[in-house]
Amino acid sequence: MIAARTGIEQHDIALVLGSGWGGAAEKLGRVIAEIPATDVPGFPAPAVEGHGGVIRSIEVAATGAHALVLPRIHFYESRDAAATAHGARTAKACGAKVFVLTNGCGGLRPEWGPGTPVLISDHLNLTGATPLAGATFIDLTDLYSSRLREIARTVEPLDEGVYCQFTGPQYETPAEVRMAKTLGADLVGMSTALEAIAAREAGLELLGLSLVTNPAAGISPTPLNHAEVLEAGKAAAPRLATLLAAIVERITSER
Ligand code: 8IG
Repeated sequence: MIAARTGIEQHDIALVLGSGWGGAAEKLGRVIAEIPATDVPGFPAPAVEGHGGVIRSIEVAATGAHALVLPRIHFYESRDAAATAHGARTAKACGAKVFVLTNGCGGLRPEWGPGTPVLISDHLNLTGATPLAGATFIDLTDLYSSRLREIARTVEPLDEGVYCQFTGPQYETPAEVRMAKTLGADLVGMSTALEAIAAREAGLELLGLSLVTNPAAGISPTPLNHAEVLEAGKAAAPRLATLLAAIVERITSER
């Protein structure tokens, strides 16, 4: 389906662009094709403003590699963990070897102000769910590839952090954020961990990038506000686009 509509038999890399990262697609290279996600089986209509429901095939400017940009299916949309695996499985079906998950999230470290990009080093899945079913006893060691993180750090010396996925859609209470901190989290959000599990099951090498759009609840004295979260994402967008394009260029130059 995607091969037929894009004319690209095998994509090299697939990306999911979360809050704040949406503008990065244009920076990656020439758009080969755009497909409304709802034309492809398994992708529902987007639930949140700013999360575009379109699949893009892009020729990476510097390397000629083919990148597939996929929409995200959030767990909070339908509380269906299996549905969140669709991006990873689509990436695999389209030939991708590398999968890049990006998100906007809350930060637990006060030194990470709004607009700070952070490499995900590991995750805590606090959703109580999994995209897998049956006796799928997969290992999750080095889930967020240290090889890809190293490549990313040659572009920019990014900090790393442990990402904690909550179910959402409500943001955390300050007590939940303190709990996450005690458990070892540096970042809190509503995506990525379930998708990462699906990516490992599919055999994809994974890179995770978070944009801290806000201090997590209780870290700063002011309450969270979705409009401000979107605003922080917008403000950081140009820098993130340049960063992500450079990282994808570096990764796909080593094919
Ligand atoms: I953007 O502070 C964004 N997404 N759970 N908490 C959670 N998700 C988020 C947050 C946050 N900010």
